[in-house]
Amino acid sequence: MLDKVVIANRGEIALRILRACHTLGIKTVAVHSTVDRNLKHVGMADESVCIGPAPAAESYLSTPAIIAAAEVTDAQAIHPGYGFLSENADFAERVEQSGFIFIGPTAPVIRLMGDKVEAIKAMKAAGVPCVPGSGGPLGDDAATNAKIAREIGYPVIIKAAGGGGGRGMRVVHTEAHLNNAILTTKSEAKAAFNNDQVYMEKFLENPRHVEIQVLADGQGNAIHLGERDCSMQRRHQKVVEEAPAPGITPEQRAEIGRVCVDACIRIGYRGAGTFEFLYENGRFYFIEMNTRIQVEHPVTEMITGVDLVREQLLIASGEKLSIRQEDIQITGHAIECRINAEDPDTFMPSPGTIKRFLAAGGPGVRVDTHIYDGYRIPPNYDSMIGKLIVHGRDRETAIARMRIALAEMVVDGVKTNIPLQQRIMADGGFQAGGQNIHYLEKRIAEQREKGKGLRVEG
Ligand code: MV4
Repeated sequence: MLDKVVIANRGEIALRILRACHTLGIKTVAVHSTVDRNLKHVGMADESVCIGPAPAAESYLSTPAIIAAAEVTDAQAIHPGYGFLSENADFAERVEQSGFIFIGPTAPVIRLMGDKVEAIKAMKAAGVPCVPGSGGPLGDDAATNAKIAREIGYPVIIKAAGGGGGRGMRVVHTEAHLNNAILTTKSEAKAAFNNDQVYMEKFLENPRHVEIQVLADGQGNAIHLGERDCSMQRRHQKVVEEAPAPGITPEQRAEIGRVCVDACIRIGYRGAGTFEFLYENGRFYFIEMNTRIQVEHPVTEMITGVDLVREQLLIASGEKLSIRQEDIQITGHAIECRINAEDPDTFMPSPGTIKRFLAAGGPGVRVDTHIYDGYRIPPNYDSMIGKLIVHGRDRETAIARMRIALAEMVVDGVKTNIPLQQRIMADGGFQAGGQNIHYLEKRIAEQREKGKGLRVEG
């Protein structure tokens, strides 16, 4: 078992990792920037190290500062959390070269999944269903590219191999616009990712975003923990996530889950991972794999009873997976509302001091947050200040619990998106379930025109 872990992150996920470490009797080292001395987990950690000033580039993104913190505290492993360096293959490599354990997949696997062209090739070869597409990088010949697009059928989407998460994409509806779109996406990709490779896929117009959670030990064992529906999003930022995904049958789940598990074993995957799919007309289409713990992991924990961060730590310490696929049972329904310090109507960040925080509680309610009375939210980082997660015997119960919990929770001193979350929970379309990735943005645009909130129904 690991003895001491550096938590190379901040906020709620740093606290979540600390809790998992302490549950396993692992000592913790919090690393933080100068403006983050008062983070809740910093006070709870066995040791803490200030690794630099507020700008993330000089602290949470500084490989030498984080590795130095592991050295001076004599830690064995580094947990990257999400964001920051969590999917940086060079970081993982330097961590391992410095003699520490990177809590995640091997650097080559992170690198493979970071190159979306290579990731799709690997997944296709492993039998994972992918979006019809170019199957490789596009060349410079306009006639050849036009032929590829005609074969796929318009509309198509041009994506950067180095992109992901919504960065570096362009939709093309007709052949007249194809060549320009390819050239523009290429030059943007070169500037943004220093990689001008682009590829082409059929553009799915109204898909849902459904993702499969996996755990693999890198020793030939892998399991899946069902799916999450993350379609309630705005500008590629997830707002509400839930598990299981409405309408997915146990047979569909077992089939796509088995495909993902087989792919994990095939590529030598280790740790927690997420296969992202677009889901349309009853079919799954792989788009990307995330090689980190995700923000929305709690909804999977609630319906499976598995502590995913604990499993990450056990895998990193070299243990074989102790959970078999047949041990995974999905119970009830879970929903997560991300709580952001932002204006609920304009989405402008709202940093500042929390005057009063009252957490929600009761049966099936979980609050993952680092905020407390008097905590000052710095303006330098993401505006997410916590997550409210509920579990119930069915989706209706979960929604009812979420509505009570949102009404109970008090965050004074800064603006939050709690009113937006309340409007979503009261919305008839959300209550029906199974909405696509455009639904929330459409409802928000409607409310803009009317100059008032999402209509409260039901
Ligand atoms: C797509 C797509 C439609 N067709 N690919 C956006 C984020 C990145 N992970 C992939 N994305 C998309 N890829 C094809 N072939 C639509 C999106 C997309 C999207 C996907 C998931 C969640 C939200 C989204 C919002 C806009 C576009």
